[in-house]
Amino acid sequence: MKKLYVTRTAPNPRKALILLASKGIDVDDMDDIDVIDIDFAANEQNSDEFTAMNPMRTVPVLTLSDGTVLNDSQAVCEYLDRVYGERSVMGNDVIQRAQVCSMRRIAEFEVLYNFMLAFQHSNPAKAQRVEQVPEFVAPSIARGVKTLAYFESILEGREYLVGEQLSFADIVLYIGLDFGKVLKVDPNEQGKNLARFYHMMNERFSIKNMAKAKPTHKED
Ligand SMILES: N[C@@H](CCC(=O)N[C@@H](CS)C(=O)NCC(=O)O)C(=O)O
Repeated sequence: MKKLYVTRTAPNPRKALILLASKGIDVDDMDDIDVIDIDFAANEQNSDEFTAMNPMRTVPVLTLSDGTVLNDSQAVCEYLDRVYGERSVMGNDVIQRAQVCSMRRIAEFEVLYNFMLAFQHSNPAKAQRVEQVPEFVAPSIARGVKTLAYFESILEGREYLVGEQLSFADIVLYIGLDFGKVLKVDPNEQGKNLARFYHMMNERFSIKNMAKAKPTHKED
């Protein structure tokens, strides 16, 4: 049995959960994957058992039946994308794959990563993980916000960042926008295209709506 370790509210594990949901797959209803929830509040990511499996002490992690450990969200998502569902969210052809890769990396490194940096350097709960430098916070937020202006222009007249269908780049941008709220960056105030995009993605993939979409009991 494969095991997927996640914290359902954290940005990087959400990439995997949303990727599967975008393919219509309920992660809690997969025949060959057990989901294991890692509780940050209980510090489970730092337990000896978890650290032995992933010395980076981060989620998501996917372990395969042969003992392979994938301990990075991109690797986990590449694997899940190839193995499950019909359509790849990484792009339909060579050019689209390259475009999705490009947009995904900009969304990841310029938006999500900067917001995560700001969070890690300001949230008291992260003080044991990083040596906090308060001066990093404002410039990191500003850098993320500046890149949102780029995405606002890309989304002019289009529903998705690449092509006519949802891709992994959209998932990462959405997670970046959603995480920005923790830092008081309102996703509805970064331009009309981003507000529309955020609303569309949030209807499907907000933490609340994904939990709500699950049936409360399984049919026999
Ligand atoms: N490069 C890694 C980063 C993963 C990462 O930073 N995950 C965060 C959650 S979004 C985490 O596990 N943090 C542990 C902690 O804050 O103690 C990836 O993309 O998987």
